[in-house]
Amino acid sequence: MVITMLDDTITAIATPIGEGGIGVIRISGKRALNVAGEMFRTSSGVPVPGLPTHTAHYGHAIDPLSDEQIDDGVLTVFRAPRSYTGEDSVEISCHGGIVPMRRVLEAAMRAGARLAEPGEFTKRAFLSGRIDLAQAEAVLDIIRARTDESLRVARMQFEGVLSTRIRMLREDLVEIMAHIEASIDFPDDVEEMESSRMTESIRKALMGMAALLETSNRGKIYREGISAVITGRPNVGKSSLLNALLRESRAIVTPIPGTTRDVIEESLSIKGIPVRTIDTAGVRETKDVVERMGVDRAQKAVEEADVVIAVLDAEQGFDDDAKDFLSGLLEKKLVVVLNKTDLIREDSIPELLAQVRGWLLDRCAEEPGVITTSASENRGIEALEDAIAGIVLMGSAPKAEGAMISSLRHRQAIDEAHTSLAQALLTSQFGMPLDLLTVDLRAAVDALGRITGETVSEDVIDRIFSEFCIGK
Ligand SMILES: Nc1nc2c(ncn2[C@@H]2O[C@H](COP(=O)(O)OP(=O)(O)O)[C@@H](O)[C@H]2O)c(=O)[nH]1
Ligand SMILES: [Mg+2]
Repeated sequence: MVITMLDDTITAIATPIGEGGIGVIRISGKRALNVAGEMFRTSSGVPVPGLPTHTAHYGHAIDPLSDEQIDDGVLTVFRAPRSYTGEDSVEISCHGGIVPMRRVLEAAMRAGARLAEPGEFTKRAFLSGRIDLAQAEAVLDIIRARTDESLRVARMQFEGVLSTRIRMLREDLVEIMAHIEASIDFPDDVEEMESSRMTESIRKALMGMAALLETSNRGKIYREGISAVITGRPNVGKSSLLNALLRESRAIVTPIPGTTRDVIEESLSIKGIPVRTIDTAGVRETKDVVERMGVDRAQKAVEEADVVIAVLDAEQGFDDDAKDFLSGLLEKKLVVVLNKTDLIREDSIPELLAQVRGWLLDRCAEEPGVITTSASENRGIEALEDAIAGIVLMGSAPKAEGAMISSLRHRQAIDEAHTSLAQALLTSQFGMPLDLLTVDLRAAVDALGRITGETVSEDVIDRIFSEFCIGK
């Protein structure tokens, strides 16, 4: 890995640009306190470079060229290494407006700081060794978390749960490698590691990796979310169901078939899973041009969705039209909703459910969820959420408190390590020369190191941090 020169001092606005109670400008680098000293006067009169770490000071930001006061605010000092970046850092909280923030930023630049690149503060935290690469990536996941569960998964990664697990796996492999290398170099002095013991260690590491890979489906779902589309014939209650899931009136609901003409999209949390939920125009033959376009879009949305919520009108019964409609969806991850159960006799519900389940069971690859609801009376909504979460998480490892993979980059690295290690296991079992074994072990160690950043190219690092916003 190339060591980047961190001699310069960087600055950026760390809060969103717009109107807010406060806005924060960050400065980090060797000269952070000197830079701040030239553009911020504490009301106590103590110059910024003389301030102790982890203290906050009221004062004024000034233009270092004209000495003009820009705004008042609070300056906080974080001296290396106990700062976000691991370097000397200063944060200035001023009024959260576009002009005051821009002017304070300009003042910091006039005083000698350079405008930071996207993610550069976090990149510095990584390069200074304060956090590893997986932890740095988790910072972005924390910022982007859309549900409580997404946040929990990201926080675990930020706190180093995954990193620790990877490091342990890596150390085990390095130990085997060291032993092999020593026994090649000094065959007389080093007792050869018993081959059965070595095989056992490799097997253990393989199992550890497989367990991690099993978490990746669940991890990805919480990190990236999924899309669900609500589809059905006109007037079965699709929009009403979206509103019930949202717990508010978003989509227009009327008794007139064909009310929803375009697709409506809403983000919601279903059992902690971020779900992009799409309400669509009812699928039917139509001569209305606008409605026709809506129907086309609805069909496209169904093709692209991770989960399809197919709504039937319970009052209509499970007739040929309903069967015809479901026939086109059997390949999808499917939740079938029998809506408007308030309009039918309660004792006829089990019979209807059994009919639909039986029909689907014969035809679907994966067992679909079938539930009953009344959107207008808000019944069955919780069961609908359970069914959606159930079908999304089907086949995923159960919720675990331990390390979890949520990013594709990490998944690929572990996949690669697993493949190399499986090769090493074969080599050791067939009693092949030991140096052959070390090649595969080395490949596995390197692949794991890419996750935490020990063995990763600068390109990859740049790509990861370029996804961040400026000021983070
Ligand atoms: N009785 C009853 N009426 C419903 C229910 N869900 C929707 N509706 C009514 O059915 C009509 C069509 O609903 P809407 O949500 O617009 O259906 P969409 O065309 O599938 O989006 C409206 O008059 C709704 O009030 C339900 O569960 N029970
Ligand atoms: Mg509708």
